[in-house]
Parts: sequence; C-alpha cells; structure tokens
Amino acid sequence: MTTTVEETLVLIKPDGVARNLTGQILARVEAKGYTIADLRMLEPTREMLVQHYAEHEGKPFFEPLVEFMGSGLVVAVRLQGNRVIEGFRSLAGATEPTAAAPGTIRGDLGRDWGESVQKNLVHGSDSTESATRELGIWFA
Ligand code: RTP
Ligand code: MG
Repeated sequence: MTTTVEETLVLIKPDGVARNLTGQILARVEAKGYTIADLRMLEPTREMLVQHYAEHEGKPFFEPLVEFMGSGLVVAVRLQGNRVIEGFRSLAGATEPTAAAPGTIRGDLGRDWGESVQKNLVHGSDSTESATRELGIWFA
C-alpha cells in the first residue's frame, strides 16, 4: 500500500479561539493520528487575509470575512499526515455548521449565528497547491 504524506494549513478561526475550543479541536486532530508539525497564535494582518482568501475577492462575503478573520486571535497549524488535506476537511465537516454532519468539528461544535457562515470555527486547505500557498502565508 502506498502512502501520501501531505501537509495542510489548519486555522482555528477567531470564534473557535474566543470560545476556548482550541484544545478540543486540536485533540480531535491528534486523535485522528495527524501530527502538529508547527503551530502559532497570531492576529493576522489584513494583507495576509487578502492573500489567503484571494479566490473569494469580489464576492459579497469577502469583506465581512476578512474583517471577521482579523477581529481576534487565530491559531495556525501546520498539520502533517497521510492524505491529511482530504482528511482534515472530512473532520471539519460542511461549511455551514447547521448542515455539517454530527461527528465533525463544525457539526458538533459549530453554531448557527443566523446572519452568515463566517464563524465556522476552522479552515483547512482544499488541495496540495492551496496548502503550499497558504502555508507560505501563515508560516513565512
Ligand atoms: P474554509 O476555506 O474556511 O476551510 O471553508 P470552506 O472551504 O468550507 O469554504 P469556502 O467556500 O472556501 O469559503 C471560505 C470561508 O468563507 C466564509 N463564507 N461565507 N456566503 C457566505 O457568507 C460565505 N460563504 C463562505 C466561510 O467562513 C468559509 O469557511
Ligand atoms: Mg475553502
């Protein structure tokens, strides 16, 4: 059997940090067998966030998203493991916490805040290209 060891960028967004869910989220990731290769806590600059969310520039939710992500502390994690890019997105669950399956981070811990889906606790890179690009932004 071949293995595909990858790295992905996981972010615990300001809502996750503010709700003191950092430990619970990291515990799920570690229990799954992934390795935390690097970790930092920071308040990201607008410049970092505009780069990070470049694919969404021009969409109606872009500005509110950048504003929210810059509103507090974020935990950035360099996560390693076999097929961790797909695997972490499975652990995270669907974008909308209400639609996310129970058993996932967003499904178990995410709240429906009504107005938007910005506050969905975590981010995970969606491809090897995104992972490389995003890790360069958060672990420059
Ligand atoms: P992520 O990138 O954070 O892992 O989440 P995702 O792939 O599930 O979602 P994506 O479509 O890439 O959107 C990035 C983040 O933007 C916010 N969002 N708001 N209609 C909206 O208000 C809306 N759509 C997306 C969410 O915070 C989402 O995680
Ligand atoms: Mg995405």
